[in-house]
Parts: sequence; structure tokens; C-alpha cells
Amino acid sequence: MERNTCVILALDVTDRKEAIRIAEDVREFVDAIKVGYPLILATGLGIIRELAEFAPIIADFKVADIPNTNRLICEQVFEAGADAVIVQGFTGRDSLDACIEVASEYRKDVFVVSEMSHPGGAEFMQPVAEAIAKMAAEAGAFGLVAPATRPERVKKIRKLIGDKLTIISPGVGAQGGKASDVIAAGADWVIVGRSIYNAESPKEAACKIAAEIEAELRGEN
Ligand code: NUP
Repeated sequence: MERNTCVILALDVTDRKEAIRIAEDVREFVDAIKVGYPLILATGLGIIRELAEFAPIIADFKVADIPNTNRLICEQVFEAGADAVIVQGFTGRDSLDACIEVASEYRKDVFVVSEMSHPGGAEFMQPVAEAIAKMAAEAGAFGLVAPATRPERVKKIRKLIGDKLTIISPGVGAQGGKASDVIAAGADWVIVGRSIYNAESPKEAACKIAAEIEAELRGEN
């Protein structure tokens, strides 16, 4: 995944044609497309290959099972053509290791959720987020998913892991987070769903977020 616009589209629509139309529309302003249960349950796993024509695909299945089941899930995800998978870290090191082993067999990447972006993410996950981040770094994960709704938490996690892991950050726009704030806090990419796919012009919305990040990185904000 090349860092260019620093925007990842979360494509949580449930109609195949709409998904493809939006992906095509925004392709020049997003570095990757994240797909998850809403789109894949509605349209089937084959949508991954169709969308991969436009951008690298991150499969957000928040994999959270025993090692053997995690392995079976990750094999399906990579066989379907995904470039990366998002997994939960709270299931422990052996479960994460299983995902990372499969990913390395396919030469693909694993992102680990350290703490979720919604208010409930602070209830049970926040107290263990740093331990999860450390484990992800030790296990050799590619990156972390950390909340744009709490840039101060992203800053803390970035400090803890240094440059070892890539941080992708959901919660921009509809959940209240601001793209430039979380990039300033140390995230590498923002993940944006509704603010792009529900916009009158998804392309313009994505372009605007990319421009905001570019200005932040240039130190113009
Ligand atoms: O902590 C997380 N928060 C979050 O919103 C981890 C996630 N994977 N996500 C996903 O990011 C969520 O499932 C959705 O696909 C996307 C955010 O979408 P939106 O709030 O920008 O519409």
C-alpha cells in the first residue's frame, strides 16, 4: 500500500453496483479500500477482486477467534484477493500469530485493532490498548487500527511503538474525528466511510480530506 493521499475508503454500502461506482469515482484520492461485513455479506466475497481493480483491499473482518479458526478465516480472505486483513488483538498472542503466519505465507499484511473508535471502545478496550499495541509489534504485525476520535490516544500509542507499525485510523467525519488532527497525532492513514460514500460527490469529499491531510503534512495548518 503506497502512502499517497493518506486516505482509506471504508466502503460500507450494500449494493454491488454502487460500491463499484464509488470505488471508481474516488480512486485517485484513496490509497486503499476497506471492505467489511456489510458489503461482503450483501454481495459475496467476489466483490474483493472486483474492487481490487481500483485500489489495494483491506478486509475488515475484525478476526477474533481461536488460532485454528483465525487461520481458516485468513486463508479465505487472502484467497479472495485481499491485500490485508484487520484482526482483533484481545484474543491473545497465539490467535494473532495464526493470522500473521497465514499473511506471511501469502505475503500480505495484518492490522491489529488496539482500541475502537466509538464511545464503547473506551470501556473495555482502552485499558488494554497499549498491551495490545506492544504485542502487535512483537508479533510482527504490519500495523494497528487506532481511533481518530481520540487523537491523544493515537499519540500515546505512536510514542509507545515508535515507527515499528503503521497506524490506520477510523472515526473521521461521521464519528466526529478530524483527519488533520489524527495525522498530526501520528497516524499514517485515516479511514473514512460515511463522510465519503454518503456525500453528494464522493470524489470531492475524498479530495477535500486528502487536501486537508496534505496541508497538515506540509505544516500549513
Ligand atoms: O475502531 C474502529 N472504528 C471503526 O469505525 C475500527 C473499525 N474498523 N472501524 C470501521 O471504520 C467501521 O466498521 C467502519 O467501516 C469505518 C468507519 O466508518 P465511518 O464512521 O467513517 O462511516
